[in-house]
Amino acid sequence: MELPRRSGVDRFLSHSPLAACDELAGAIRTDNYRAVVVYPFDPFTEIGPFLGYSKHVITAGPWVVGSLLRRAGLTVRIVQQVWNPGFKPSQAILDGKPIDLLAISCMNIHVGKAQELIRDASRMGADRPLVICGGPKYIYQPTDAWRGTSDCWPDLVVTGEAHVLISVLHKICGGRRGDETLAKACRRLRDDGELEGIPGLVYKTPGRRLQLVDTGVAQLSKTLERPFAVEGLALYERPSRRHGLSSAPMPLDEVGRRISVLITPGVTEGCTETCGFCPIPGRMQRSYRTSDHEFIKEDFIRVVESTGIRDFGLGDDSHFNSNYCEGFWAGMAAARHNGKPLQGQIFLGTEAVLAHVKKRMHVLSNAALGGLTTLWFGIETFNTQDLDKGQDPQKTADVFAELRRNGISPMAMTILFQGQGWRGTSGHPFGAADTVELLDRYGAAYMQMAHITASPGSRFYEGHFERGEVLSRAGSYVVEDRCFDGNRVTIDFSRGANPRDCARRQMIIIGAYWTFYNPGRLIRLLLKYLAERTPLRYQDVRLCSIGLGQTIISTIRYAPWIVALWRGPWARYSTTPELKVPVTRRHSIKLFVPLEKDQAVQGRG
Ligand code: B12
Ligand code: SF4
Repeated sequence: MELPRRSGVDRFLSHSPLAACDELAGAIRTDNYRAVVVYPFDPFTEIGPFLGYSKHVITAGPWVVGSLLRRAGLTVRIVQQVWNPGFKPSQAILDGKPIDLLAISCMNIHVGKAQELIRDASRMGADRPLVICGGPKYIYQPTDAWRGTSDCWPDLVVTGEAHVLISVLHKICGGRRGDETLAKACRRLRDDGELEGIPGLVYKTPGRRLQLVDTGVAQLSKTLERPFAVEGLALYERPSRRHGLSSAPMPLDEVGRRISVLITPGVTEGCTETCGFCPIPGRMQRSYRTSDHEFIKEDFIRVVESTGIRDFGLGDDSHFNSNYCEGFWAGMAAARHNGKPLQGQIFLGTEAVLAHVKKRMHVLSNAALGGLTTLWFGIETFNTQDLDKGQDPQKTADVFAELRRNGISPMAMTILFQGQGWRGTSGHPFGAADTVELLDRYGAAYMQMAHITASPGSRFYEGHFERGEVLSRAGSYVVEDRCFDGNRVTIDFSRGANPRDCARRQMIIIGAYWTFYNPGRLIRLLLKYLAERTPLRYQDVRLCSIGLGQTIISTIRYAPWIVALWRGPWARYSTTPELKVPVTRRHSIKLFVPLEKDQAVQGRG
């Protein structure tokens, strides 16, 4: 089910998160506090289209949280577990002292590692730092933070944006007694009910019984206000196998040498479509927010100048959704760095809905001049009975051609839906192979194929479990969070009648990758590049080589999984897997609670 949401202007904060940080830094001696922000990483998830990617990107959530804490005056270090697999919070020393705050930013696929980090922090006993979890896992499934033994439970979960953490710190620092630590002050205030007025929190009530309090839906920052990215990039721990931290974070130029792409929050956030398998519109409270484009321009230029990073992945959901993008790209096209347009100096990639771009093709020339080089589309399927958001073959061909004319690489993300096979049938005219071949013909530079999955926070989520479609076990694999990435087939549409079909569907997905990323296509693209040496053609060759490498490794890694799907034994969930515990809702606000669950129709855009 979609998340409950606020409505109208009540969705938005009336205060500025950055001003709140400055106020906190000015009012209280927060520099006495040391915080580590960790982005956990589970190597089991290294399969499919993002294999090998995590080491080369800096993800947005941790640096947004870290830079806000830094603005609020704390001493902060950010740890990407993919770089620092040995990191142990219990061994973390900053400015000569153990840390006061462990903030964890996590996706559902990495949550097992988040629990291990908390368990390690708990080894510090009474000196355990304050532990706060946030990010996509906890926004949608906060109760799961209380799975397992109490040594891996956090003190608080934040279900809203990073500014909620600043409100919490205001409360704790303001209410702290004597030389109480942050953790002790927070636990006392929490148990006294003093945090109930801060929406966007979930925590345990005092006592032995496992019962939680949910303080309600947090407001959103209307202007997507945040610190400059360089403020966050200055806080990263150097990659190593050590358990502890180095005496200083990595210098910015070293950060720049180590990563290929910086992920930043979207220039816009939210989507006006309502695909039933997608949790994004609900999470964004059906809003569509935009940033100040002058800020964005300056933000990117600062990153280029201080780190040398030129590639940016923007966390937009559907960027060409509104007229805002016309003004944004006009501004970016007019911007100059070293006296020249941004094109060729920065390389921006973001996401858009095909039908929205079709309506605004005239924007593409400005976008290219302003640095846009890559546009990702949820094409999902050409079978419009499964999903129709205006992504038919003709529109795809038109938009991809126009993108290529402007030097922008079209990136296609697809989904294998129920009933869809390798080749088209009367019910599903476009099979996986047909889809991929069309995408190649229309000029896609990249192709990804996921399997429809039970995505927490989406309308279709409960239905998959309640119909008994979701595998809970296949062979020796326990099918849990880390398997729900869409890369592994975890939905058995036969509901137990023919679970081996999952193995067949997994092989269709692998076959789709081989159809797109294969030596023949690579040679073809290489020859085209040699005939016409443009950055776009170079990008085609680069993406095909990376894709081929990923496909080879993934095929090997999928093998035992496919065997397990084929041989079984299989078990299926009978209900959703979230931890079911009593939750007292302290909502002083009137919420809109979506009633619709899975509908027979597979979503409409
Ligand atoms: C950009 C993006 C990517 C990029 C970069 C990935 C990355 N790890 O950053 C790429 C293309 C590589 C990617 C890949 C994948 N992605 Co992705 N991606 C996104 C996207 C569009 C934006 C994420 C982003 O950067 N947003 C901006 C940042 C600032 O937002 P944020 O991280 O949520 O953080 C905010 C709050 O959550 C909060 N917060 C975050 N952490 C913390 C911590 C604390 C302590 C506090 C207080 C607050 C807090 O504050 C932040 C600022 O307000 C989101 C969709 C969305 N709109 O959120 C999906 C999303 C994160 N991806 C998702 C998925 C499933 C994947 C893949 C598994 C897909 C696949 N088939 O493989 C892979 C995983 C790759 C990997 N190994 O990490 C899911 C995650 C679902 C979940 N419940 O965890 C999302 C939510 C999309 C969806 N289906 O809803 N993705
Ligand atoms: S177009 Fe559909 S899948 Fe893409 S962000 Fe919007 S609702 Fe989600």
